[in-house]
Parts: sequence; structure tokens; C-alpha cells
Amino acid sequence: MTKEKQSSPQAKSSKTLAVVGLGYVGLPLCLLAEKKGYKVIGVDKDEGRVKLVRARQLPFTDERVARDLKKSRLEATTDFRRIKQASIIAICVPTPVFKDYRPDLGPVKAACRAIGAELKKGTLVILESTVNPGVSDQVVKPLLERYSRLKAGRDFYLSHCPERINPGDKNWHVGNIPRVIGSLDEAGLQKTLEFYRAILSAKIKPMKSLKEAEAVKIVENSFRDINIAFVNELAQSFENLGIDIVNVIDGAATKPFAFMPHYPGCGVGGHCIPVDPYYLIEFARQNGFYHDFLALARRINNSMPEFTCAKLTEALNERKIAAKGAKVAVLGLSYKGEVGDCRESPAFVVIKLLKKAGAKVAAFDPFVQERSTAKSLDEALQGAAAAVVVTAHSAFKELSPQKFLAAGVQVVIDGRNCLNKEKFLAAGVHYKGIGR
Ligand code: SAJ
Repeated sequence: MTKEKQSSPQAKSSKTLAVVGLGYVGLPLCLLAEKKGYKVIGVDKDEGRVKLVRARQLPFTDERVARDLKKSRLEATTDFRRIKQASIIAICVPTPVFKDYRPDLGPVKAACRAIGAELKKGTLVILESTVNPGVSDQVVKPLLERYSRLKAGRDFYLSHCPERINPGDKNWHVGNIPRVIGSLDEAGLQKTLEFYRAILSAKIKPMKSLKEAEAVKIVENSFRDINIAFVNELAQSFENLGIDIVNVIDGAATKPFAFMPHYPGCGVGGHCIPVDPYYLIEFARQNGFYHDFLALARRINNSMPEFTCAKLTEALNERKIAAKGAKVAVLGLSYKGEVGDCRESPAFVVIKLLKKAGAKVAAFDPFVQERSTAKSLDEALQGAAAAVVVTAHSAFKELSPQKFLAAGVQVVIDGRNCLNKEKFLAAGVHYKGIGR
């Protein structure tokens, strides 16, 4: 690495970080680095998001981050030229999939082109977005080099430190979650370790390469997806056997080693778990191997909204209520409890299937009121023949069977097994869970 020349008019400070992407991942990183003494420039292409951050408002729900943002002096801008001032640039943009589940690296590529155009010698570029092995080497590096006319390893450093944000988690946050780091070369690895050691109070494990670091994140999230698929398949099987799968999992979880409980539900949503496996499936396929097992797990998890709706129509039939024309309350839109994120949420598949069956759907989510079709829980339940719980928000978990019966609801499908089954059955509600 040649000695970095202070070539830009605004001299770079070694303690200046630019974060590209002000979402669940980028914003917490900005605020943490600022707390640890870095000057931070938050960059996002979305004008509306930048305006919100400037007004110290979060574009998503998270109490801890909202609190930190209010106290912060973070600069937010859509002007990518500002990253010239940074000696470290972190890329924290989404890595979604297309409708056909092919990886969509569009946001990563756009960020690399914009960063490349401004990249100065001596800068450390860190990709935090979740990607399959090979993306840093084969996509990020060439784009940064092409648009900067600089050479990775010689003129700038390139590393990967996969994000591990767990939205809504009250215990684990960006400052205390252990991380892994991979880099193009030893010098880059040391620079990256230095940065994360300065801001994290958590273990940091250096990996042998960019690919290893990329593989760690994909493996940990694929691990979660296959384990959820395992219990989702068991749920479907144990229903036929009259066994309560949740009790069985809780029984298995008494084993203090070699078992990790996961729970069946109406589907797997979010921007991580249902998406990340497809990145590995596609990359491995391009390199001559097909992940039958990962693909099967994805098919099982993607089938759960249909399984849930089939239980609803079966329960309505048992009550001699036609699904066609019946009002059905869908409780929850976001992909998991206590967050307002609808990405890949199974709720929208459930709603689509219910409408296809001719039901009149009233959806309510206290964290996603702007997309709820009912203004309140009471409005959603009033006059509904059935209700489907899709998200385990605490506001739903506390509901009594009487709340449903008083509104005229006869059938409750508990898509997250989060209600008290015994109480609902004792009250005369036609209750069905997933696998119980
Ligand atoms: N889900 C199940 N059964 C389970 C666990 C989850 O059906 O046993 C469903 C949830 O309802 C949700 C989806 O899967 O729809 C994803 O749930 P999640 O708890 O994994 O939530 P995420 O997507 O916020 O996952 C994040 C991930 N963090 C990152 O990828 C950086 C993941 O690594 C974590 O394992 C997860 O948090 C966590 O531990 O909660």
C-alpha cells in the first residue's frame, strides 16, 4: 500500500467513517462509531430517508436506535462526494432476491459504482451487507477498481464484516454482537480489526479470506432456515399423529446439549433468513453443486402460508361456514413480533390466499398501521367469522378467547402458536395452531 496522499481538498481524517445505507444495519453502525469518537457521514440515495434521519427520526422501529439518534450529531446526506473525507467506508445496503428468488445485487453494485467514483487512495472499504462467498472478490472489487481507477490491495483496502443485527432484540445490539472479518490481504485485515476493535465490545474473529467471512453469515442463516423447516415439516406430520409439536420441542429442549429449539409457524419472513440461502444455492449452482437440502428447506418454509390457510378453510368447514364471503381478521403484517418490518412477511401470502378463497380480509398490525386495512384490532375482529394470528406481537399474545368470541369470531388459527391453546379450547373457540 503506497503512502496515502491527502489528495482531496477536504483532507481525510483517519477517524472519519462514511456509511452507505441508512437502514437497520447502517444507522446503528453510524451511531456506535460516533459514540466511539469517529466523525460519521451517513450516505443514502433515498432523499426521504435522509430527511427523516436529519430530523432525528428513524425510518424503522427500534427504541435503542431511536434514542441514540436523538442524541446524535450524525450528518446524513445523499451526496456521495462527501465520502472523500472518510478513511473508512462501510457498505450497508440491502441484498434482497428477485421474485424468482435469484439474488439481487443491484443495491450493492450501485453503491460500489457511487463509492468508486469518489474513492481515494488509502481508504478502507468494508462490505457489511450479507452476500454469498465470492461477491467481494468478483463483484465489489472489480466495480470499485473500475470506477476509481485504483487497484485493490495496492491503493485501497477491501474487507467483509457481515452484519448480524437482530431487529427488535433488547439484549444483542451492534456494539456487543461478536463479528467475523475477512480481507483481501493482511494489511487490510489489520486495518479492519483496528476499526472494529475501536468500536465493538465483542469478540472479533479474523477469517482467512473474504470468502470465508461471506460464507460464515450465509451458513449461520441457512442453519436457522433449515432448522425452522425441520420443525415446520414435523408440525405437518405430527398433526396427523395427534401430537403437539410445541410440547415435543419444549421436551427436546430440556436436553442441555446438542439440541437448539426452533418453532413452527405460518412462514419465514425478514430480510435475512428466507433470503440468504438463495445466495448460496445460486453461487454453488454456478460452480457445479446443487444444494438440494437448502432448496427443500426453502420450499417447506415457503409452503407454510398455504398450510395455514388450509387449516383455516378446514376449520370453517367444520363450523359449516363458507370461506367465500366470510370476513377473516389477519392479525399481524410484519415478519416477526415487536418489529414493523414487512420484508418477505408471510402475512401477505396468507392475505393473498384468503382473498383467492373469496374471504373478505381485515388486516391489522399495531407496528404497521399504514398498511393495515382495519384501523384497530377491534375493527378487524368485529363480525369476523375467523381470525389468523400471523405475527407474535405481544398485543396479540395477551388476547383472551373472550375478546374473539365477543366480536363474533368462532375460528382462531394461531399461526405463531403464541396463544394459550387450552384456554381457547375451553372457551369453545375452534382453535388450531401450527402443529398443535
Ligand atoms: N421463525 C420461525 N421459527 C423459529 C424462528 C423464526 O418460524 O423458530 C420465523 C420468524 O417468525 C420470522 C423468520 O423466521 O418470520 C425470521 O426470524 P428470525 O428470528 O431469524 O428473525 P430475523 O430475520 O430478524 O433474524 C435475525 C438474523 N440476524 C441476521 O441475519 C443478522 C438471524 O441471524 C438471527 O438468528 C435472528 O435474527 C435471531 O437470532 O433472532
